[in-house]
Amino acid sequence: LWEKYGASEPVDKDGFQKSFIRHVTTTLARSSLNVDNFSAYQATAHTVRDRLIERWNVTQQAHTLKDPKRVYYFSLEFLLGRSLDNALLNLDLKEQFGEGVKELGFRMEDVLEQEVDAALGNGGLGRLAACYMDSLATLDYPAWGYGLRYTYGIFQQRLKDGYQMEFPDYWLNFDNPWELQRLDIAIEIRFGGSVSKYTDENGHIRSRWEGGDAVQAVAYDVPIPGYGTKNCINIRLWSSKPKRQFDLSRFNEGEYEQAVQEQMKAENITAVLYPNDNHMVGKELRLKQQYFWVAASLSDIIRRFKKTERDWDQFPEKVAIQLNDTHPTLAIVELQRILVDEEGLNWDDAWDIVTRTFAFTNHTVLPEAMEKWPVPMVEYLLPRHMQIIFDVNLFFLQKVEQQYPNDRDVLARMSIIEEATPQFVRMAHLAVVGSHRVNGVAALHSNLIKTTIFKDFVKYFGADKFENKTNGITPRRWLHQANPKLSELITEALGHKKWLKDLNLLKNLEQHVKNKDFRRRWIAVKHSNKVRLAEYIKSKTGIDVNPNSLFDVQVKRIHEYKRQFMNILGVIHRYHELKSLTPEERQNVVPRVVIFGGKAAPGYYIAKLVIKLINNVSAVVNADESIEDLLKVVFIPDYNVSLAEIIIPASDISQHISTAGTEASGTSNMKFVLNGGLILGTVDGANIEIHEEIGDDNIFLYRNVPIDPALQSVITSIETGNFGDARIFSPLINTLTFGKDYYLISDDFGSYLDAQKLVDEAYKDQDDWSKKSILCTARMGFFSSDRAIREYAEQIWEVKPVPVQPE
Ligand code: 26Q
Repeated sequence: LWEKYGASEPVDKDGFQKSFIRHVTTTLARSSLNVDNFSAYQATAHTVRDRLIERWNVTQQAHTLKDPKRVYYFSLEFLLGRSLDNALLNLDLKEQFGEGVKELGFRMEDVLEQEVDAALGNGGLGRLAACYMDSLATLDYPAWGYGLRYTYGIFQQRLKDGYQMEFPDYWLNFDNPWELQRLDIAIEIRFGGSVSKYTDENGHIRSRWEGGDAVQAVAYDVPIPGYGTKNCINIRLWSSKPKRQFDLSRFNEGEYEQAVQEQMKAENITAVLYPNDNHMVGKELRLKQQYFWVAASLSDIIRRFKKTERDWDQFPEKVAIQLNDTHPTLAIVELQRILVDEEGLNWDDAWDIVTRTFAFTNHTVLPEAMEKWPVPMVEYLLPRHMQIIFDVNLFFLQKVEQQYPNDRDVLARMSIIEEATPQFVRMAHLAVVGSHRVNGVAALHSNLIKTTIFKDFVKYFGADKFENKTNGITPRRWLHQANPKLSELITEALGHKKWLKDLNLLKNLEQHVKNKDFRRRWIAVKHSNKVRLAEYIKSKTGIDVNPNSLFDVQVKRIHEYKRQFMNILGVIHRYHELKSLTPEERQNVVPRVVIFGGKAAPGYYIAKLVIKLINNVSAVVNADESIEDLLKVVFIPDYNVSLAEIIIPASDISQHISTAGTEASGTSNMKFVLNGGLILGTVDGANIEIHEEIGDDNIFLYRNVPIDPALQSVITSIETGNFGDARIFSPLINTLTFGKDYYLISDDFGSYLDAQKLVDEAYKDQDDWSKKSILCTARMGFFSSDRAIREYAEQIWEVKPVPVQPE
């Protein structure tokens, strides 16, 4: 019967329509007269979901049979964005299903627009995890992601009077076709309680963690299809629920209501994503999230491992766990606890298994982003884990002391415990000590961590433990999906689609640079993407922008180190200059549209003030008829993955102007260049490697030079009240003048303006610009996340592809 009825449905146009109608009728319970765009989206999504589930089943079955070493990517953030278009493209169903949708009376663009973003991440780190899942699936790796299923994703941003307002992102309001609920997979997670000692049958003293409160972790699986393969991997997201059974004594004591209230708190754990990017908040609930997540994930992994009845010492040969930043560091402690307390291994054997299992990626050197937790808080929530951390530290420092006798300073510097009042646990130190590999995310960053925050550890463990894995992005979403016209032009020029799986093949575009017609078509694609963005800007902000202008874009989280402030100061300077030009001089000006987008953490006062300044400048400049189309300033609200897919392909120049040494990598820089946009940037993060790949002529990098007088007149202008009430901006201005100017805006302003002049000059020669643009795209092969994932797989995880056999 399974053979007779279990075959998958056909994926042609007719098969699609049949399934669409069945889903409208049964899944949505609607009639043919009652199908709006949203219902059409749901029916289409469910049709695709069915196909995904088939692949998911086949893949997981193949992996179970083969039992290869698997890799588990632990990330508190997966910033997936929308799934429908991506799944249609990766499954190569877009054409057939597109026709099917059209015949049913809908436009595919409208249908795709209905989907809400899965925004379970803040920015770079979360989107990197999503790109890596796409590459893991595409390259046939037996991989799973583990994360949390937040009820509320990153907040929605709206503007009121130029200020950021936050609104909850209740993304599960309607059904989510991209997840499979697994009510059968529910794991109890304990908090609090106490530790008791006992003597086991061999006379060894052991510890037992008892009491406390327990909640349940319920699994939700999100299938991730690879491109051009049957492989479909899984992201397992945990949701917190009350235990099914609760404290009966409470009932007996007549405290029913209170008992129910207690249980309801369980749901708080996975209620909300913390909206801080590159900033540590020491909230107890955040620590609970971290433990809840790693404990559930490890229990799941161990259950899978135990089915094969292997010895524990083979665990690292079957399991590789990658820690996406320090957020999952407690997994190291939890595995040690399970091995020692529950499985009865001795400490050293257990620790050897632990360190061979984990590897750790660092994403920042900013001091305010370094995770550290107060010892009393850890002790109260996780008493046994705190003991284990102290023991790990003790044994570690004993070995350090053997290597450096009588050096108390080195012990204090390297200790996992910061000796303050109260004491703190330094998660980065714990992650380094508990992993066999540590990596940074771009060449400069990886060198920087070796010479700064982990300097002592490099000396102690040896340099081989520390590696670089330059970040990458998936060309499927960030070119093929976001920029279909450019993708088509590239495919036509190269004569194949293989570049989507082997991005180095883009090199062959270089030979088309000399083809005038190709250059013309290349520019025409960029232009049509700019028209698309101009329409979006008009519809959301009411601002008219001319697509013939130079589109200058800075979209990313708002943070002082990223220096959106410097950008807007530069815009004010440009505005002043424009106003002083004679009519003849104006003829020579390149019209510019300066586009900003990005969210500020809700508690980040200065970042929010930057948004307000941008909006005030925008209001003044756009209303000034005397400068016509020569300058427009736009802040696009609610920047997210779906918006990035519209903005990035429309950019002529984008800004990546972090203070040197602060942006670990940046990944949007790669997306812009891949789409034929040039970049204006500092010598920082992955900008350096992008420069190496694409060459001097195709990037505008600038270096620090001493303070510039132009900056003073811009500041004076704000202080005079030219951009609204000057008083509200004084805290922002103070960061430059009274403070330490920590992010060096004053030092860099002059050279920044010089670089902007070069951009204007270069843009005047449109034909030459088109050559630069083509070369940018052609030389971006290295920055595919496929390359990055292969490096991780071969050099850190030692996992091999497991191709799923075609049916
Ligand atoms: C930590 C503790 C408590 C609450 C929040 C956090 C937290 C949350 C998110 C700390 C950091 C983040 C996010 C960091 C991040 O996105 N880093 C970026 O990672 C990218 C991918 O490697 C890099 O390209 C960027 O340069 C880096 O800023």
